[in-house]
Amino acid sequence: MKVAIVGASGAVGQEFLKVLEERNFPMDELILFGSSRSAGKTYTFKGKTLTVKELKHNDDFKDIDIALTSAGGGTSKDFAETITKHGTIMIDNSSAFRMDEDVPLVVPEVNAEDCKNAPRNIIANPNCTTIQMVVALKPINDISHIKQVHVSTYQASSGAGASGMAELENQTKAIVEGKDIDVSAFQYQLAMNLIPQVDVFTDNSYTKEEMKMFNETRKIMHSDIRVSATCVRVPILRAHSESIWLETENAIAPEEAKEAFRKAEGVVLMDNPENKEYPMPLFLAGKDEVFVGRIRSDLANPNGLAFWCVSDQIKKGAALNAVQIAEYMIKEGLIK
Ligand code: 2RA
Repeated sequence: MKVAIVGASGAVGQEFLKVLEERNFPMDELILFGSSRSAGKTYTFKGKTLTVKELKHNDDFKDIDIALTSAGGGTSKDFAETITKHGTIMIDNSSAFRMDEDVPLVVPEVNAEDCKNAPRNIIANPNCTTIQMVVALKPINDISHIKQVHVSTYQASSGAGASGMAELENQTKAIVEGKDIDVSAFQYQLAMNLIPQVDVFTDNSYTKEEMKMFNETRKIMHSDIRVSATCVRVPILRAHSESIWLETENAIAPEEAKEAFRKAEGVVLMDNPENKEYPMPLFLAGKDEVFVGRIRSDLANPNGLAFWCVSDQIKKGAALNAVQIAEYMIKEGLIK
């Protein structure tokens, strides 16, 4: 088994290296690809030094079984044919193919079986905010169909990559030292602030990030579920949080929801308000699971349920989800 990481120097690329090593992913060789700027950089994997190769339109992918790609939508579109033409399975972290009908959009805890129908050899990894939400929605939807969701997100600076994290750190330091503040990764200063805009606005006044939550959730869950989102950037380094309200066909008691979360794959129930126990991003960065807490009945709607959800968006929201897709495909014999 030969595996490639495309976009190896980025925040998600670096997380791929960690996750593959952590999970002792079954492979014989790992090959790193990147832009001309990244080519020649070296990284350590299982004690060995690997050098990043420049991604080019050639036959470099001929013997590669799986390519984990995270180099932006433009690069994914440009290189999809080069990567997949010899049968390599491309598990793509960009938004380039997510809504294409012939490309499965997969969160293994929810719709792993969709991997079985990938005629273009491409599987898309959903957006981070959608991934953590659908992992949490699945056990509730299994009890009673979820009709609608209202969600507000609290998205960490790392959602904008390594430069987003660096900008928050630099701004925080500059504030403490009374120096001038540089703004480039986000629309405004993020330190000591909240920015109610993630990605650009679309014609309906929702941002692209918010529309991803609407469209991707429906595709992954094979559902007519309606998701209305407000996505907010917050001065947190890593791990996204979401305040989720949902309405089900039949009323679900909080205890029943907690029991479902307790048993659900990939979910950790952390809900003990009397001991001040609930998920918080500061303490959950680097973890694999989706953490849920503050589970309660809606006071305004008998079929409503509210809860709080935190997950590391570089890990489960990107690299880990893609690696879990690869693991599933190997287990099912979908990658030769
Ligand atoms: C963000 N959702 O947090 C993006 C990353 N995929 O900006």
